[in-house]
Amino acid sequence: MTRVAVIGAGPCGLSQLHAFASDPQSSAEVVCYEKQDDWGGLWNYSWRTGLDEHGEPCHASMYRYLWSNGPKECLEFADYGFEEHFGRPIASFPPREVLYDYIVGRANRSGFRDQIRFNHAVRRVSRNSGGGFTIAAHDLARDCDVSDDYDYVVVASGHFSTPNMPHYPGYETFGGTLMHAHDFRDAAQFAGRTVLVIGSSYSAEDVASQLWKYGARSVVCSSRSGPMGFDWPDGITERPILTHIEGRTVHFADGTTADVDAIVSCTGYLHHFPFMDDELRLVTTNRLATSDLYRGVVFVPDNRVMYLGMQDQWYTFNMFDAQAWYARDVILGRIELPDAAEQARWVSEYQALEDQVADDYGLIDFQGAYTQDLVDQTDYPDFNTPLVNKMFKDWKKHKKQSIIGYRDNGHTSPLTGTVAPIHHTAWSEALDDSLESYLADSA
Ligand code: FAD
Ligand code: NA7
Repeated sequence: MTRVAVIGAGPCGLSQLHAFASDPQSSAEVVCYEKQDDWGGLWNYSWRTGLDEHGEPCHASMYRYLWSNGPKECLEFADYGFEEHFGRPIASFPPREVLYDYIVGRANRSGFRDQIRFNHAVRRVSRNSGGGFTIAAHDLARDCDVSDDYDYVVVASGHFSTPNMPHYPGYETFGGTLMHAHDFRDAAQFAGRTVLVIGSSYSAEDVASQLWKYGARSVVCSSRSGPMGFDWPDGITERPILTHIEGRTVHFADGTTADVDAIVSCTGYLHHFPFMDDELRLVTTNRLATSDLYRGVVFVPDNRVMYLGMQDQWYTFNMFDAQAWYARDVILGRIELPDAAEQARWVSEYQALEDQVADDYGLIDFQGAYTQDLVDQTDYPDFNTPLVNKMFKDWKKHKKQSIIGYRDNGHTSPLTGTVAPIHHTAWSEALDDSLESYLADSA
């Protein structure tokens, strides 16, 4: 029997387990290793930072009050809709707890929980003399090493957990709070304070908005590639990149300064796979066309290793599903792979294509076409990627119109065609992010 190891029980790992569970023809034995004590990956909130209760690096990067930063309709599983899960239409930008409930709802129905070894941190994946792989893991609950052999390995350990933390001169003596977004948990702790946010991508825009919403005195955003350019509310301003810090005074490249109480470095994450042997480790930057993955999934130097969700992400859950279905069908021998030279040619041509894309609208279409291509090669249900692309573009326009108000719009389910109701409370005023509050009919 073919033995498959899946590393990580976040959305990607759960997609992989679900793909096998959905296939009555599959006789593969699938075992998942998850270092946390529950599933859901980043959506499984933890208050911890630094090291977890076992001394492992804490995986969690999500924070309290986090609401989906894209329309839920753009990530809807094609075989398990939001209406099916919640029993009625719900608004388009759910808080983390609501999305967690949705992810877990499908996983529970699929019934593969007993295939997951929780509290197991994978320490090493290596080729063995039998022609397969040996996975060495640490059973954190029992505090002992375990090891097993597999024919295939699917790496689904995420890539938004290990901070990229650049140094700026003066950090050593900065007297305020200094953290990476990975350790940001509660915007309310910064109420009344002036905060410097470094970066200009998703984390920067959302952390700045959170800080404003929960009462920071002011937020100064600093970026090296130009301003985010949103129509920010009073209290949020943008500056060029900082050059250095003296005491609590931040100096920027245009010669201006600002005195701040705290710095949140929203400077992205590293693809980090210390548990993979050198010849099996993916090395890539955070982009749509990753290095070394044929069809964005199959590791070119060794086709028995797959990586899921390693792209920068417009598309998420439904793309992860399409990748998992593709990986499953490669493992089951239904999809024939071309030779290594052709795989490498595909990767470089695909990267060249991404490099030619002019703007974010083109990148949305690029990832939509990629996802559609995987769907077309498998029996994952078709889910109308042109509509999803259009909704991502509408969402971008809404953000341009109002970075604080874009979540107060309703989008269309690609499954049911239902236009989502508008939430009972505008995002900027909704301080309670609980599932109960979100699903209630009124505030
Ligand atoms: P993860 O969710 O990171 O899960 C990986 C799992 O692997 C974890 O459970 C981890 O414990 C486990 N693991 C890691 N290493 C090991 C090991 N050595 N051994 C065993 N287990 C291991 N996406 C959206 O669609 N909408 C959003 O609004 C959104 N907001 C986000 C906000 C933040 C702050 C961040 C950081 C990301 C956000 N994302 C969002 C993107 C997010 O990456 C995906 O939604 C999704 O969580 C990716 O799933 P994953 O399974 O690839 O990785
Ligand atoms: P991203 O999207 O990878 O963005 C990283 C940001 O960090 C980006 O603006 C970078 O600027 C900036 N960066 C990186 N290095 C530096 C240095 N040295 N100095 C200044 N700025 C730097 O990560 P995010 O955390 O925003 O988003 C990741 C996920 O979390 C995403 O899926 C969201 O949904 C939530 P650049 O543009 O390269 O100049």
